[in-house]
Amino acid sequence: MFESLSSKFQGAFASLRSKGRLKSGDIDEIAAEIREALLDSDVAVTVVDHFLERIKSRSTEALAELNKSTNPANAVFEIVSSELIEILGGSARRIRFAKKAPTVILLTGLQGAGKTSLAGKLAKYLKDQGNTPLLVASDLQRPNAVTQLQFIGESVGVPVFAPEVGNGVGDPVKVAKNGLIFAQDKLHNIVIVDTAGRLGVDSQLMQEAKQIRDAITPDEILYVLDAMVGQDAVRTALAFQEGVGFDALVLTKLDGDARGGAALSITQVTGKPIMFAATGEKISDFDLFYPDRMASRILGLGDIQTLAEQAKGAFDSDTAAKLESKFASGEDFTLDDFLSQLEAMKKMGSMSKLLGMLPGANSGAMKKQLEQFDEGELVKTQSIVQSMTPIERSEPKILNGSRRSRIAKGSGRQVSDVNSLVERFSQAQKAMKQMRGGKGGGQLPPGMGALPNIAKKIAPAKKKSRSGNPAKRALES
Ligand SMILES: Nc1nc2c(ncn2[C@@H]2O[C@H](COP(=O)(O)OP(=O)(O)OP(=O)(O)O)[C@@H](O)[C@H]2O)c(=O)[nH]1
Ligand SMILES: [Mg+2]
Repeated sequence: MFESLSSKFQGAFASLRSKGRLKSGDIDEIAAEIREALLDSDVAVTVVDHFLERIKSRSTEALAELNKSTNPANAVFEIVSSELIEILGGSARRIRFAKKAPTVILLTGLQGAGKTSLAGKLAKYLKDQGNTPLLVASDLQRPNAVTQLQFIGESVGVPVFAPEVGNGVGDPVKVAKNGLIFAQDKLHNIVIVDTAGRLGVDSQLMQEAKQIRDAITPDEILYVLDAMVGQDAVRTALAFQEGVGFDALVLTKLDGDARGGAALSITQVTGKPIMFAATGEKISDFDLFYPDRMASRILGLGDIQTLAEQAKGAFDSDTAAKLESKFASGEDFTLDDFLSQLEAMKKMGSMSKLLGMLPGANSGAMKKQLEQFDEGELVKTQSIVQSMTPIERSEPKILNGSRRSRIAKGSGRQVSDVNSLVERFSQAQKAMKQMRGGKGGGQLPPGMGALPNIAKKIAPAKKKSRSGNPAKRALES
């Protein structure tokens, strides 16, 4: 999502940066480019107009001042960035806990928006924060809706309150009410109520949502919005806001390749903040929503903060400290170290998502590399390293033919795979040495600085090898 918008922003600023001192015509020109880019991305016209008015007036008024700075284009970029953050809601908003537990969260939204998946993701997130959530299955419309929530609840270790009769029968309002009583009884501090999906503006279902709302007086009503749907999604959200009301939004399916207009319009149009974002079908594909980080991604600066946070969570402090001191003292990076990085990386989620958070991830060359990235290669690489003895891992030089063939057998791979890994590993070691010479890893936490380069060097892309000869193939990569 936002890929095309992001590359248009980057293109527009690249040409502005080439101009040096700016005239008001230059501001008009970039404003026109940004306007077109936003409209192409399906952002609501009212939002686009407001955005550009702010940028034009702020930039033009301060033109003399901007031209005093060493890089006037960057000063305009800062203005655009701050206005983009505003459009996305300004500061981050989080769940407001009720003074008296339990805090009741009601999930609403269109059919298939991702409410039930989100219920599981949210329950897991809240549980990891030390809460004791309860899920309540108040969707009695769709066959299997109750079973789906029960399955998800089980997978995240959160209990589910469901009607005894099971799927498709009973009164959803009563289930919600009884769920709340059950939570009070069993001292759950949070209740998450999943409801039936509405198809467009269905008055009967809207009525049902109102009844559930009135029966349990939620502390937070979250409207779950499928970011793939575009302008239509914004219109139904508005109708729902009028009919039932909501306190905040959750954007789902941000992993899709839609243009992203709904995501950029929704906060301005409804006046409600985005609280969470879902970026895939897995429980771990869930993030808190930060307007500034999203703006940074859209502008092509990546999201180093999230990457660093995820890395911190994945690396235990001993491993991080060990890698850091090795790096600083100039000791060789071994295959054992590489294995610990691989394990940490796997905890952090999919590699293409991680690399997608780096600055410039949406730009042509890097995007191509990301598309070619083969996640399966990481598992393959891991199994090969795991089949090596400790000495082999710390001194890959001793890997002669018979050792390589034993490792291949042990990991269920070909000798050519082992050759290829050893070759790429030695290239990565060289890259580490170069980085030690000054081109460090930026703001990534200890042990992580070299990760993107090393990962790119060691895990090959999906592309077909140009050579049928395994030895040659190893040298090609
Ligand atoms: N790619 C992607 N798929 C998602 C995401 N969130 C949910 N899905 C998928 O979207 C489909 C619908 O998700 P549900 O959670 O069942 O949606 P719902 O709003 O509960 O649907 P109803 O109960 O029928 O109204 C499922 O196949 C989910 O796996 C996401 O962030 N990205
Ligand atoms: Mg559902």
